[in-house]
Order: sequence, then C-alpha cells, then structure tokens
Amino acid sequence: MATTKGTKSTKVGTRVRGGEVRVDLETLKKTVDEGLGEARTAESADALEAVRITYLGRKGLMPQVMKELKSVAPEERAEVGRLANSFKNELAALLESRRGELNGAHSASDEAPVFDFTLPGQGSRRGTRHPISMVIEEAVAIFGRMGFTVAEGPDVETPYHNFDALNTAAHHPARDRQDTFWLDDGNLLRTQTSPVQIRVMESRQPPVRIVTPGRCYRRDTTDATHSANFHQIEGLYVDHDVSLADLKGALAYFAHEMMGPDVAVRFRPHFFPFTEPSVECDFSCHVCGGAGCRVCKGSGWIEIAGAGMVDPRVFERVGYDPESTTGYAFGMGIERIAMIRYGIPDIRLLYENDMRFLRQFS
Ligand code: 2NM
Repeated sequence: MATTKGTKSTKVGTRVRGGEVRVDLETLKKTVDEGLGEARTAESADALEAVRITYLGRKGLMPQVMKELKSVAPEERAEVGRLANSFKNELAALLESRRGELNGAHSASDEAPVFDFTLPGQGSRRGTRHPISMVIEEAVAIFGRMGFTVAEGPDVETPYHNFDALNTAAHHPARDRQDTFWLDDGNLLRTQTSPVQIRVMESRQPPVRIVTPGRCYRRDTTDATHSANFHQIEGLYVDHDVSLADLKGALAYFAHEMMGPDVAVRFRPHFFPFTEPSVECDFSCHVCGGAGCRVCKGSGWIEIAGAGMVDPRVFERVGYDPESTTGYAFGMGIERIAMIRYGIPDIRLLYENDMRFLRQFS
C-alpha cells in the first residue's frame, strides 16, 4: 500500500490525519493471516501471550478495528465485521489449544521431569506374620513331623460338643454363665478346641492323630495374662495300646523343637473331666535354665500344657469301644507360648494391632 505524506499504513488499515485509522478489508485479511500464523508458530507460553495481547488485548488490534468500523467503506463494512469476529473466535481457540500444548511440553521436557528413573523406589513394606500365627504354624509343623494332621471346627459350638461329650459334669463351673459366652439360641462360643476332636471322632474310626489349632473364648477380665479371645492348640492320638509314655515323648519332642534342646519337661498329676489320668506339663524356664527368674516367677518351671489319657466315657460318647480304644490328648495356649518364646510381657500386645509391635516379627 502506498504511503503518502501524512498517512501511514498500520496493520488494520491506514492511519490518516488526526491519528484515526481507516480500516480496510484487504489489510485486515493480511493481519488475520499473520495473527493465526504467529499463534501457530509461537514457541513459548510467553510468546503466545504476546500474540494475544497484540490482537485481542484491550488496546490490541481487534478492539481497534471494532472501534473504527464506522470508518470502513460502507460496501466493505459488513464483511470486515464478520471477518473481525470470526478471527477473534478462531484466534482465541487457537491460543487456548496452543497454550495447553506448550504447558504440557514445557513440564515434560524443559524443567522438572515427570518421572526420574534414577531415584530409588519407595518400595512397599511387606507385612509380617502375627506372632500367634507364627506359633501356630510352628506347632503344626512340629506335630506334623510326628504324624499329626490339622482339623478345624466351628467357633460357635453346641453345649453337647463343648461340655457333655467331654464328660464335663452338668454342674461344672466351666459351664457357668460367668465363664462361658452363651448365645441366645442355647449355643456357645467354644471355650477350648476339644469339641473339634469330638467331631472328628464322631466322623472317623481310629487311628486318629490330629491337632486342632484355633480361637477360643472365655469370659475372662482382660489383664496382662488374660484375654477373652485366645488361641489353643490341642492334640489327640487314638489307637490301640497308646500309653502315657507316648504322650510324654510327644510333649518332650514338642518342647525341644519349640523352645530349644536344653529345655527340660516335667509332668505333675492334675484333674480334667475328659482325661484319666490327667497331667500338667511344665517346661523348664528357657530364660534362667531352671534357676528361677522373673519369667518363671522364681520356680524354674513354666506351665505349658494340660494333658492325659482320654477318659473311656469320652470314647463311649463318640461311639468308640471304650475297652479296646486308648488315646492321649493335650491342650495348650498359643498366646502363652508366644509370650514366653518372644519375651512379650503383656498378652494385650497380641490384640492391639500396634504396628510398632507387630513389625518386629518376621
Ligand atoms: C486339655 C487337657 C487335657 C483334651 C481331651 C480331648 C478329648 F476330646 F479327647 F477328650 N480333647 N482335648 C484335653 C485333655 C485338653 O487342654 C488343656
């Protein structure tokens, strides 16, 4: 476009005397092409923003065109208005999409990488086995080496399986509402795992050689050594000519495998309704070696298991011949063994799910 004295071409038309700009379609079309081109080729967010300010900013070219629309030749005016409007929309959309593009490219390559492959991983902490599970698994493995298999049964039991079949007298204090969690339907939460052994004997003929690990319930007030929920593992071996010597050998083997070869075992007479004779089995204190310390309360011995020869009345109840059938049974508390083995001073630590405590176990 020719430039004459006193006039000067601008991006949207010709500046005439008095500073006003005469907008014309041809110049505007060029400006539109330039604007879209600049927006397409801007290489940074800042450059993009400069394009926006030049064309769409408050003092930019398009507001100027709109203001000067009245100066446009009447035959061009409608076309100039349409072009200016469509350009504004197109440019705004283009700026928007280029901005997204540049921002994405910017963070992915120029400055902070999204992922630094050289950083050490965060790792995920593996869980640990609960000490109760560890003792159960260990005990099951030890008895497994003596030919015992695992049997399980329901936590909710009938009074028949939990008491009657075990020859527990109707007036026995263990049945008391104070000792047992009775349910409204007349059933109860098992107070030991012996009812599992009754169920197994009801359903199988001898020989039977099982251990029954599992959760038991008694209405104890919780303190450092009592929990209303606890675990037992009981064992039962039924065959012909099973003797008390077999029982002693099995429990001695268990003691050495569980607590170490230097642990001594002793048996004291006791009473249980379901065994005759009955014994209690103590392990010598693995901490002081029998000399007496805090762990064994000065006695040198730790009470570990109750046991005995299965009472013929129990065999009668389950349909075994009480004359020809012999067997031993034993039972012990898992928590007690865990506490002794790992030096856990309070049974509640086993039930509070404090990760600082539990993470110490493998
Ligand atoms: C114990 C102590 C002594 C025992 C007896 C029986 C069964 F079913 F054969 F009669 N099961 N468990 C038993 C014997 C349990 O726990 C301290």
